[in-house]
Amino acid sequence: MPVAKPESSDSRVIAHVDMDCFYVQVEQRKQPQLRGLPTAVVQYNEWKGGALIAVSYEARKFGVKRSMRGEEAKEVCPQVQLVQVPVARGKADLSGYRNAGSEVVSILARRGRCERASIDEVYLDLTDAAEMMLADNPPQGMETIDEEALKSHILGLNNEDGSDVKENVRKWIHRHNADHRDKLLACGILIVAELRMQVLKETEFTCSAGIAHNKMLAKLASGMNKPAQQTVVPFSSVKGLLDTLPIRKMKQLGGKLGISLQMDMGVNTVGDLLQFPEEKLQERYGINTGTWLWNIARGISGEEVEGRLLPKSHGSGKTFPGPRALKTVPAVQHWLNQLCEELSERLCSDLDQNKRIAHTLTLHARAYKSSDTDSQKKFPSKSCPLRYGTAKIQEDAFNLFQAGLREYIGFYGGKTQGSHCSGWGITSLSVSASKIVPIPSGTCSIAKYFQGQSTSHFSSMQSSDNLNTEATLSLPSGSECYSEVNLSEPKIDFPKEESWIKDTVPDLDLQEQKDLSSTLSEKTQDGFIQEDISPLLLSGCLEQNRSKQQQDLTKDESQFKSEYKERKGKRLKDKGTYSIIELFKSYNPNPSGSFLSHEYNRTVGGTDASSSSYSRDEEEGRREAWGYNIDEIDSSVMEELPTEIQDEIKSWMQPHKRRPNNMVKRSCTISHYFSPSKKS
Ligand code: DCP
Repeated sequence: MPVAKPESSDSRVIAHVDMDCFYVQVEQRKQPQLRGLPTAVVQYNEWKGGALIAVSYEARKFGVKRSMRGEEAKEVCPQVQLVQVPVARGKADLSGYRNAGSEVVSILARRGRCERASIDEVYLDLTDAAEMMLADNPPQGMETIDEEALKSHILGLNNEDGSDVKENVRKWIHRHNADHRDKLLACGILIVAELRMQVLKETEFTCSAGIAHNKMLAKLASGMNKPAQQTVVPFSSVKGLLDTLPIRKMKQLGGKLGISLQMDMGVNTVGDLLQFPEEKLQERYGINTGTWLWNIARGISGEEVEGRLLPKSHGSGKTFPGPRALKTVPAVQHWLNQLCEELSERLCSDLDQNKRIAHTLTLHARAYKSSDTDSQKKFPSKSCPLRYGTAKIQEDAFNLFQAGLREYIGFYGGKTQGSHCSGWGITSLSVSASKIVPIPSGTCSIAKYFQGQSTSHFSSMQSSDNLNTEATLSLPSGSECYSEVNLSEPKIDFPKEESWIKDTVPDLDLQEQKDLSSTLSEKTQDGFIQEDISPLLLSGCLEQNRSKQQQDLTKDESQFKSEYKERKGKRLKDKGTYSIIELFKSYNPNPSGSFLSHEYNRTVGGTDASSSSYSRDEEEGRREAWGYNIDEIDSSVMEELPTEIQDEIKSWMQPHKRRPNNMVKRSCTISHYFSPSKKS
């Protein structure tokens, strides 16, 4: 299959910026007396001094490595300063590092499209800025070139003749006869040097960068000269770079694919791939991977820098190695509650700061069976629609765990309840929230409107959520990531009811993997395959929850009402999402609990949980449940809503124009719209 070389990619200016020994720098900023000293950050786990997760360049000179434990590090470098990762809820608290990463991103994003790739890595598309510089103030004509830019490493630039390296760089930047691509890269050199200096000035952090014509080459280059340096890959140097580059150094070839290339095809360097026609690679590895391999051998990558400053998911996890494995359901529940509490906090702050909501909650675990005949069997990851509120997330995550456990041990294979050891152990647990999208404009105003009228809307929202969960017998899941802020084009999908349960594979990005790995002590890429939740497996959990929820109803509603009154009394500035955020944040029913409105009870008590038609009386009932005066709905707000919902509201306003047979698609009801548990 012939592949067209992406025409424009050669003249893009892409930078990959990577912070140097990031966690160490964050700790050194907090404790300036550590600056310049060999320092390492250790994981929260005191065994043998804790595992090192970040090592300063001073400590690296003494042979201190990330794979070591604190005690080993002390052996090779007695003066090494070990700083423990901050701890909250009995586990590593990475919020300080995340926030520090955000500080850097906000600076780097000033000159072009910026993609936050992990907690400490960013891609920048500086093509427009470079073109502009070339047009207005080309480097070739500049009298002086910034010192930092002169320290750049330009691949292919011959520095071996003893000539002044900086002078060579200056000449390269000043070349008048350079081709357009090199002139653009020269602009990139200046822009990135300036951005890096700005980061240092504003945050006190150093970073390194790679500057090239695509993401793949920029990423390769950024790690070549660390710390606090930048490396440039001119087009003419690409072949030389790849010819000798061990394939395992390529981001995607560190795993099984890389091993297969080495073992089965005798490919040791990226350049070795050049000998294979594209068809041969496709035959062996499939069309897409084959083409991708053919392209990378030639340094071709059309991958765009996505405008993405925020995480695509949020995650919270913890490992329980060796004797710390969790062996009882209550022990698992205890830790799940901690993880969910952290996740919920981050979801609320994302909602608060970025006006985004997550749609999917996922539970991952690693487990073993003491009498294991099938050691390959993995604990199945489970996911379900995400409901906001710490208690709901805790409840849903626990249900997901139980579903996973039953599947893992076999339906009749063991005891999943109770506090006694049942022949299994959990060695890692994590919860994540994904499918995060901006709240559509208009939601805020409607939410405000509903909130201002009555509390019952909230119970309707919740009940609708439950309704969907019940109707499809799915349960919740969750994690952390970086996603595009695009408030103008919200993506709101309205799933068909029958497709509510989704077989999803979580899109854990590097950031999330790093985050999870630091709490799980190792970077893991596998074990995240999710599977459907079998209704049979879940039905027990659901029954259990229903009766508990019913018991807690009165308590929940009065608790909520008093909280609501209190907030109203304080005259919160409930403008836009602010009000809905406050509501999510402060409403925290007891751990078992969800609100149960009459709508919920009707559904649960009814015979057909998936029924989507309402009688006229029922519809009147729903109007009451929402507790608002239809005449007061602002028509401008109406226009912001999806057409299905507009239709629904219009049918209430004009009863004679109701849908035939009063049919209302449940997945398109207003309550569903506000529920964060829609499948996207
Ligand atoms: N991290 C972690 N667990 C890992 C790997 C990394 O917790 N297994 C954390 C600590 C690191 C941060 O992520 O400081 C960034 O990881 P990098 O791989 O980018 O490494 P550093 O920034 O520490 O060093 P370098 O300068 O080599 O990039």
